[in-house]
Amino acid sequence: MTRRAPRQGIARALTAPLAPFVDALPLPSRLIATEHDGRLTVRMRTSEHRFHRDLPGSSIWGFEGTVPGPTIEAERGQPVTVEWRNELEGAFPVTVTVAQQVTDADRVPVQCLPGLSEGEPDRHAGELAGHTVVHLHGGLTPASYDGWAENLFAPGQAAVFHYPIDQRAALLWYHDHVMGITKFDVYAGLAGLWIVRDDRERELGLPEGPPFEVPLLIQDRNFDLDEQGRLTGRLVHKTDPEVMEAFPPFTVVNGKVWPVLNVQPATYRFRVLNGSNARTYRLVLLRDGTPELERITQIGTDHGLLRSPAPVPANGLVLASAERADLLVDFSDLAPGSELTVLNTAAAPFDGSRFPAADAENAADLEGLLPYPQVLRFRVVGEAASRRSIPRELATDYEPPAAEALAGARRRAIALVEHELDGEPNMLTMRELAVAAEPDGGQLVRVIDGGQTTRYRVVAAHFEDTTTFFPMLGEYEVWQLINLTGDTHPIHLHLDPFQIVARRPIRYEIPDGGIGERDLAAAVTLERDPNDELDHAIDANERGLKDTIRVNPNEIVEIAVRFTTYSGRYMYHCHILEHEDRDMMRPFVTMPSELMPFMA
Ligand SMILES: [Cu+2]
Repeated sequence: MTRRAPRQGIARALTAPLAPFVDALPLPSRLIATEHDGRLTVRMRTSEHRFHRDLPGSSIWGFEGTVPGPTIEAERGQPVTVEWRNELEGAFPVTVTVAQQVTDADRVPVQCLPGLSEGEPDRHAGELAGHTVVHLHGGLTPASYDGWAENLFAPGQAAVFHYPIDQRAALLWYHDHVMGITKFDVYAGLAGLWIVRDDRERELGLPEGPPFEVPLLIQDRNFDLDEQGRLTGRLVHKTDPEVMEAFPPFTVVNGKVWPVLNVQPATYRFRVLNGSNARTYRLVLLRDGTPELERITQIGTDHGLLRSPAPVPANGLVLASAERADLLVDFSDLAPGSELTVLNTAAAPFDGSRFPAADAENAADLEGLLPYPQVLRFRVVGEAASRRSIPRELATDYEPPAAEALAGARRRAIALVEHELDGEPNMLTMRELAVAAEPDGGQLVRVIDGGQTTRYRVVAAHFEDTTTFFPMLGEYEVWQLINLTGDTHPIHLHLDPFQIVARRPIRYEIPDGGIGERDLAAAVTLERDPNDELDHAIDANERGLKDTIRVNPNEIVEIAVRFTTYSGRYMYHCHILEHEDRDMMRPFVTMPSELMPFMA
């Protein structure tokens, strides 16, 4: 959803109704698979959770009744079986609403404010009965256990999923994935972390477990107000008539609003996940108002270690929904009492726009649905100083795909488009494209790259359309993601990881009526739009094994993916949950090559 044009005279900042940095950062409980012979039972339960010292308890749905759920830790090569037991009871614990207006009487965008902003509680959401299905995001998982979004489990039912864990060490996460309502079930609390460990990481001597390895699950949440205007703790998923994604005002880390973590003067390893529905964060670490990003070294991304350590980008660490970062942060030179604060400088909806780290303390932006940039504070305590040197070589088990390997690769093209509808929220859709036979009537997408023009027609536009992607196991493919919208979309592929091979600026024209229910007409030229201010660079920290990649406006991203192990029906989708639930999701079927001759 493209950002609205700036309004005149809008207030710039709000006074926070909750005190920041008063609650200790909670550490999720650990469920270590080897201590249970690889057999785990995890229950989904209705429970009460306190998001802040000064908030009443909130009703939530959580794995083991907690927010986040327990962190499952597994060893590479040692399979884990989880019995996911749906024991949810009672009504859906979140009030879902669309506010009447975009701004309130003081012209403050309602998404920056708690309460329903005169929106009616959504009756259908109120009637949700607790159907779930669990997906292990980043898992190299057989299709039957991947958590297909339509294979639901009702309260009282259970699923036994087998996870081979034949994959490199990485921070994964498990969360609900129900068709159409993932945005509500995850918001209600159904998410937890899953860490895979392996020998390579241990050779490097990286911190493992407390106190020096700390998971950080970052989310945003909003709460209801009572008749006196006091926060009730009741979770609210609020959108407005112009923005279909929820961008709640309160940043929650491991289940607490703006927590504080006491750290020793030492090197810490933070395993960071953006588990928000829609919000992208650009994280900046400050001391006394000055950025100290040089304290942070990124060693891993979605699917584990990078080949070599990467500095944080100059403006801060950008994480879109579902992206992960494995960070080493050096506090070893700091005196007790020192405080460092993590702020978010990314306005919402995120479109890749820059914001200088040096200005982070002024990042509050009501128009950008960012009333409170606060994320987390570190407070240095104790004397023991231990600094870890950071190995120069990290992963040795992968390389960028060679040009020869990609030269003959199957190429696929997907256009990301926003389909405007009268009287209801827009649909974000992914249009799968196929090269059009020469004289072809109907709407075409023309992609002009230098002197070469490729004509495509849309062969699939909605989730239920015919499957058109049948990747062969063991073969590289290049997928081209063409963003024809005004926002950044984090595109996620289930199953194997991929690598980004290109991020290229485009300019495009869509004729009036060019975006139809199924059809698409567009002229896309691989050159920079004169009004485009993004640099379309690939950051060093994106050159690892990824499963979620940001595709910015005016941009084509090319990824190289090779499915290796499991055949079956999987999905790829935007990881903005409000997009995924409103048609920005498509299936693909991985196939052994031997079966291809028998495909009709
Ligand atoms: Cu999206």
